[in-house]
Amino acid sequence: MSSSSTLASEISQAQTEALSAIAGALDAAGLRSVQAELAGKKSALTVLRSQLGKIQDAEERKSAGQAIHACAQTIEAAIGERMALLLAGERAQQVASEAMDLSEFVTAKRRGSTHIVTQATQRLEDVFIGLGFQVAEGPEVETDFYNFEALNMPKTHPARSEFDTMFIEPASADQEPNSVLLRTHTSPVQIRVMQSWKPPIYAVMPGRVFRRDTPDATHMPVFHQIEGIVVDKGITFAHLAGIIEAFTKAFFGNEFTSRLRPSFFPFTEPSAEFDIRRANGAWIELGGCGMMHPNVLRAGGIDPDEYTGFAFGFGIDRMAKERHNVEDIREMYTNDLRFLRQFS
Ligand code: FA5
Repeated sequence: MSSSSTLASEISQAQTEALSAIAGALDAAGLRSVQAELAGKKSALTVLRSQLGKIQDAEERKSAGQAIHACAQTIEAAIGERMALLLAGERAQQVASEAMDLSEFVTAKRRGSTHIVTQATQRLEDVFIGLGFQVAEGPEVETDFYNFEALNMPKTHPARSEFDTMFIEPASADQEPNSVLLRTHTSPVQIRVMQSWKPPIYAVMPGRVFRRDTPDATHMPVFHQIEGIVVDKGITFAHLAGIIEAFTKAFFGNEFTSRLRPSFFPFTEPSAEFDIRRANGAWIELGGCGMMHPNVLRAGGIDPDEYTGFAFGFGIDRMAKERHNVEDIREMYTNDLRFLRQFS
């Protein structure tokens, strides 16, 4: 081994070289390879350390060992400092590159918009408000009484089976099974409105309804209806036909006409099915309607000898489908933005 002064200068040179390699590392990965090299078998410091044993004088060996140790500590500290600096810079760069530029959405005018069915509901409300109606709402979870019984469908009535009903599990053992359900139509709101308002009543009631229907081009298990009732003195079927024709023109446009086909609903007598005719001549069924059955008026607390009324219930999803020429009702619920943006 060289003399102690040569050793001191070799240690100092090893340190200078190490510090300059550390300062020259441009990123954390680069610094890690410098660190591995400095700890490796061929590094100047390792070579110097391996030669310590050759120093005869104990004192000299000890002080050389201390000098190498001090040098190693300086290098280690420098690596720590540089690593912290490089990692902080890399993190800042990553944050900057991953940050969402929200201004992009403002300048591109890509704002959210209401769903096509919500738009149809709002338009329907507007049309009916224009015809002098008020808007009301009812609960989606209903009792058997409002969904069936009060609508002239007692427990054994065969028409109940037409509504593929989803029932809510009884909350307690003393609650009758199948007495609470997801409403199968918006007609229960007729009863609720009659019970809380006094005639004359001109009301529409939009909302979500539920049936165990298999989805296809014109059916969904969860869909929307708008119910309408008029209860006043001297109301006849001619008023119902007039309102439906006025509504068809206002909602779909003047090129559409409507027709009423005889039908059956337990809660209306006579009953009709409401169809509209498109410009191409095709007829599409949109809902049911009729003169309110005296039992229904009574369930709503109204005297059928004094008042008469009509009711209707239209499928909103089908109306949106027809108005916008949508092929398949399911398309409205796949949440495909390319489809939905056409109506924003
Ligand atoms: C009823 O629900 C009656 N409550 C309507 C009514 C109200 C009649 C007041 C008389 C007086 P219906 O089951 O036919 O009737 O449904 C009415 C409309 O809802 C249908 O014409 C259709 O447009 C729509 N509809 C029915 N089932 C579905 C479904 N699964 N998916 C989408 N729309 C549906």
